[in-house]
Amino acid sequence: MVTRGFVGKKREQGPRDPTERVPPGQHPVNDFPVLTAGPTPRVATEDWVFTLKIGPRPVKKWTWREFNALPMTGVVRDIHCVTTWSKLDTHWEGVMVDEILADAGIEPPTGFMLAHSFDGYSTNVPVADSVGGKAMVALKFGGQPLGTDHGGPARLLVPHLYFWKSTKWVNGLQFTERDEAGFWELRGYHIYGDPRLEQRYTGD
Ligand SMILES: Nc1nc2c(c(=O)[nH]1)N[C@H]1C(S)=C(S)[C@@H](COP(=O)(O)O)O[C@H]1N2
Ligand SMILES: [Mo]
Repeated sequence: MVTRGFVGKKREQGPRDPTERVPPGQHPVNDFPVLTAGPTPRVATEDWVFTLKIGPRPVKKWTWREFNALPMTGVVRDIHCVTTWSKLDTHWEGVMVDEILADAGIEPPTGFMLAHSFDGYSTNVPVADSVGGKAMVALKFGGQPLGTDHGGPARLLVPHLYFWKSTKWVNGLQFTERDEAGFWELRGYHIYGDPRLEQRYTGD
């Protein structure tokens, strides 16, 4: 596993006051709540396929084995659910979106992406919030394979936005011309979802 700057960088900053790092209207929790809109899909790794698309056109597909051969990165991040819980210092390992694009040999062709899931859920994330080490497809949590309830075998992790953006059971990324609303964004949640700005609902 290749661990890039993030873990070390955080340590260099030293311990921060937890009250300062929790965004407005959030409170830290020690457990890890499960929030799922519908039934939990059980995806065997033998059946797992991840597809990168530009609009309707598939650009590249990876099997579980191929995806696990991509460069892995470890990060320690705080996560923030719109239902007001935050979980500090969560450990994840996975493949940065940058590495997925590099393996496909493409530069982002549009400014927006949709992340799709095996359960039909989706979420929109601007490309600027997906590249540059900001987002990954996470395969491990706390050093263990990601549990099914938390999105295993693989989930998107976009920790600087509300946690609904972090699509569980992710099965692909799709570049879109426009910022197309995903599952919760269509149902009254904010199109962008910055926890620091409390962008919880449409228009916040
Ligand atoms: N595919 C899928 N991804 C999803 C959801 C979902 O219902 N389906 N819920 C979202 C919401 S609202 C949150 S807060 C987080 C919860 O992740 P957790 O269950 O691992 O805490 O997943 C997000 N990703
Ligand atoms: Mo959520």
